Amino acid sequence: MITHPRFALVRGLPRSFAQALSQEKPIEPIQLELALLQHELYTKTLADCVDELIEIEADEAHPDCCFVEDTVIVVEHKAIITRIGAPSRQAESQRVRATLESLQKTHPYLTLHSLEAPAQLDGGDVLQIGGKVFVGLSKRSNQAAVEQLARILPGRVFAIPVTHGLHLKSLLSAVDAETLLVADSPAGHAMAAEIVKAFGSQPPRCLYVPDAVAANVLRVGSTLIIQEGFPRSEKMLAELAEEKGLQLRKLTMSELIKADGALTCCSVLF
Ligand code: CIR
Repeated sequence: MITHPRFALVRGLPRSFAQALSQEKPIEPIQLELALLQHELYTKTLADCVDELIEIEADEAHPDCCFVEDTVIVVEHKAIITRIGAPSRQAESQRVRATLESLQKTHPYLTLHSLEAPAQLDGGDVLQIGGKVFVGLSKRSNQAAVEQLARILPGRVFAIPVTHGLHLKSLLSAVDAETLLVADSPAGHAMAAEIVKAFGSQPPRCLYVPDAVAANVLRVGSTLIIQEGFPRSEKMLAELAEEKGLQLRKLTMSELIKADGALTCCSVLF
């Protein structure tokens, strides 16, 4: 992960968002106007934290298009267009690719790569920490993607089984190269143990939070963005931010959570 990204890529939340995919039908239906507001605040917060915000407009034909994290991963100067696991979402990548091709004109150091069938990968399954790239083997991402990624990023890719939740990062995220935030649940502990093992003698420290969704945070420069509404986890994260000298910003994501979204899902930082 890059703790001080220059760019944040985001994509608008479409008015068709109420039809977004979800593992379980939410108890309360998605409130569209509130979702739009939450996404707007998210975008504004990121704009405050990076040099350049790249904003792609929403695509009404793709209710999940705001979850732009799934379409591309960027590791240093390599941008790798994924092949999203849900067939109904695969075309979301086209506009993201066009945007990155256009960015390449002014930033030629950026190289573009693509995963090809039979690979399937959602960016939500990719965790970057301490120079390593962990790939969740989930309902959405497969071994072929791990193998193709390992050819693009030699020696850096490690597969992690995801037994619970949608994605690897549904239960964990990186605060910095030394700190992994993890849901305090059996699946969270199991995945963290696999990640720690890959580091050998100098593993990151794992901080376990009681609320699974609160384990998904965004570190952007000197800011730590966390989810509002989970008081026990918020207290722990406030202490962590203070210890690291980071500014804490809280965002409510209640309507995006209903479509299995979280903080990392709605941007690509590079
Ligand atoms: C989906 O099921 O694909 C979307 N409703 C949620 C995607 C969340 N993306 C992410 O965590 N990176």
